[in-house]
This record gives sequence, structure tokens and C-alpha cells, in this order.
Amino acid sequence: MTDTISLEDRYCARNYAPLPVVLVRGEGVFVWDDRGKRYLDMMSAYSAVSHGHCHPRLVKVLSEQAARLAVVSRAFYSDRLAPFLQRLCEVTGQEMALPMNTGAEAVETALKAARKWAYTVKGVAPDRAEIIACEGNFHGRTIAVVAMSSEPQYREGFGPFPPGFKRVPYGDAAALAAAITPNTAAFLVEPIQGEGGIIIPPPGYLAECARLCKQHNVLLICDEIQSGLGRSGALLACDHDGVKPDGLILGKALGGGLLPVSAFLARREVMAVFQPGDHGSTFGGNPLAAAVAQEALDIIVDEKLVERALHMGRHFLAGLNDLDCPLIKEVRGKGLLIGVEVDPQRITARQVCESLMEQGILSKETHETVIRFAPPLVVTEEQIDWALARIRQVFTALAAD
Ligand code: PXG
Repeated sequence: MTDTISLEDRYCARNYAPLPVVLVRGEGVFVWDDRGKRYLDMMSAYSAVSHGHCHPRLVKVLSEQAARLAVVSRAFYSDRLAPFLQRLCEVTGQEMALPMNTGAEAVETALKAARKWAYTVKGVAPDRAEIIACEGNFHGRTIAVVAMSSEPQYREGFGPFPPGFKRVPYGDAAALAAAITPNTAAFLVEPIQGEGGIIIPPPGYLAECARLCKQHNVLLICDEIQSGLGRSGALLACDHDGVKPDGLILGKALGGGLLPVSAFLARREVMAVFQPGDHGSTFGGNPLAAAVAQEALDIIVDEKLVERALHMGRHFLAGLNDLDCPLIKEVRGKGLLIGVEVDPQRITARQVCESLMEQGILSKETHETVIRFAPPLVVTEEQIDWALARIRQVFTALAAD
């Protein structure tokens, strides 16, 4: 184990600080380290592994498609892309999709769509389009995306940044109303802020934002890369507020935990801004990704992963609320996207994650104070109860220290 860790430290950029565990195998909600110890994965690769590790149906489609045709680029049609995007549009209620690979690329795609829509449809003067984002947002790591970030570490040393972005407090529709100008192209928002600390806005917030956007001819673009595809106990977290956004960004779980697959989806009128040559990606929409992602969507329906996330999430949240430990400041979540905020005067989230790891539960802190619990959506009630017993032990032991 130490060999692997020191080798990675020598050859891999130190842009992460992993917990000291070397994982070698995964199956369903479990992963195993190089000593054969089993862990319940409560992180799911930041929600990318909603289907569980190495889902047999996904592995089968992946290997069959890999042996048939994997990558051709969008210079040609493939028999896999159209059926995948048709299915994706049907399940999300959107009209058209632009396939990419990582989340940040799909966010960039949304920003480009919004700007070009502002110039060609809304009539904003050249280079004056503004996009409004939220304090505490997380939309990825590219330069344009971190230009929107309020987190100093994500920005420091990476400027200068492109102009045209503004921020408003999250959860405050009045602040959005005050920030909108005739040049506003879009409001970009996470229905639940994941990386920001599992922050759930007040009920009705998104519906009020949607009303304001409609009133001012501003696109409402929801980043559901982390919150979408069942994670929050609804197919899309914006469904909780009955909102259908003008633009929708998906990633992570769309690739079934096997491949990076993302997409920007929108109404026909918005997507129509893209002409051949405007935007693209060598790998975006490749047949291998399309086949896996289509199967991933089918599994969400067949295995009722949305309903499972809702019920298991309620059970898990109730159990965490019962912990009643002085180290815990707040427990919050929706579906299986749950955060436990600890008192920074008494403990760091990292210490809790390290103790959980010893007990066979993998999780990862977000910021210094929030422990994220986001298991694969296939998790069972017994597995949650098993985890709750260990989480209780860990908090009791740490509180006694
Ligand atoms: N939007 C949201 C809401 C996300 O949570 C992204 C966009 C970017 O996705 P990609 O595929 O480009 O990473 C995310 C990603 C990290 C990190 O270390 C990223 C996420 C969560 C935790 C850590 O960059 N979410």
C-alpha cells in the first residue's frame, strides 16, 4: 500500500489529498482495498457511481460495444448516439442535447449556448452578455468556470479571468431579481449545492427563480451534474420545485460510473444557436459512451433508483438525525445526497472521515466541516443500518476524546 501511495505521490500532481487507502476492486455499494478490506462506499465518486460499482448490465454493454465500435468522432454518424439522446430528452423533458464528456465541459457548453442565445435571439449588444451564478457554487475547474467561483482557492493563481459573470447569494430570489439587467443571458444554479456543502435552498426558491427568469427573458440553467438522475430522490432535483429549466446540465451518473459522459440539454430554440463548427469535442457522444449512458438511463428506470433514493434517503436522514451528538451542528439532505456538518471548534470533517474509514465506511469531506454521505442509489436498508451503527460508534468515540 505504502509503495503505491509513494509512487503516486512521486508521479501524480498533488492536486488532491486522498485518504490513505488503495482501492483495487468494486462491486455494487462496496469497494475493497489492496489488503482485502471491504468498505461501504458512501461517496460514490462524488455521485458518479449512482448505479453501484461495475454494474453487470453496464459492464456487459461496455464490453460488447467496445468490441464493436468505440470512438469515431462526430465527423460521422454512429448508430448509438441518436437513440441515446432521444432517450435522454424523453426522460428529462428537454428537446435537444449536446453530448460532452466531463461536467465542466458541459457547463462550458451551457455558458456558450447562453451567450450566443443572448446575442442572436435576445438581442444583447456584442460582448455585453452577463451570466449570473451563485455564491458557493461549484461547476467545475476550467478557467471560465472558476471565474464564476466564490472560493478563493479555486481562483488564486489562475487569473486573469474572462469577464461577464456576476454572483448572487444562493437561496435568495430577491437578490437574483435585483441582479438581472437587460444584458442578462442566463442564471446558472445548482438546485442543491453539492460541493458547496450540501446546501438545500428554501422551498419554492427555484420556482421563484424560474418565474423571474421567464419575466425578464433570461435562461434558467440548472447544473444537475451532481443532484440529477435520481440522487435527490427525484429524477431531477428541480422536479421537487416543479421547475423545468430552459437548459439542463447532466454528467457524473450519466456515465453509469464507468465513463465520463455529460450533456447540455435545452429547448430547440436555445440549442439552435449552435452551427456546425461552433463547438465540439473529439470524444463527446462517442458510440461507447452513448451505449453505456443509454443503458445507465434504462437501469435508473428498471431498478427504480429514483424511488429508492427517496426512501433510503429518508431512512438514512432519520437515522443521522437520531445520532444527537454534540459534535454535530446540522444534518441536512435530500434523497441520498446528505451532509453532516460538524462543529469546527471541536473536530474537522477530515478526522471523522478518517475514523469512518477505519470502520469500513468511505466518505469525503467537503470544505472543512461537512461530511458527505452519498452512497450508490442501489444501497439497501440493511446496508444503511449497518453504516448508521458504525457512524454512531465513530461519533460517540470522537465526542469522548
Ligand atoms: N457541476 C457540479 C454541480 C459538480 O458537482 C461539476 C460541475 C464538474 O464536473 P467534472 O466532471 O468536470 O468534475 C461538478 C463536479 C473536484 C470535485 O475535485 C468535483 C465535484 C465534486 C467534488 C470534487 O473537482 N463535482
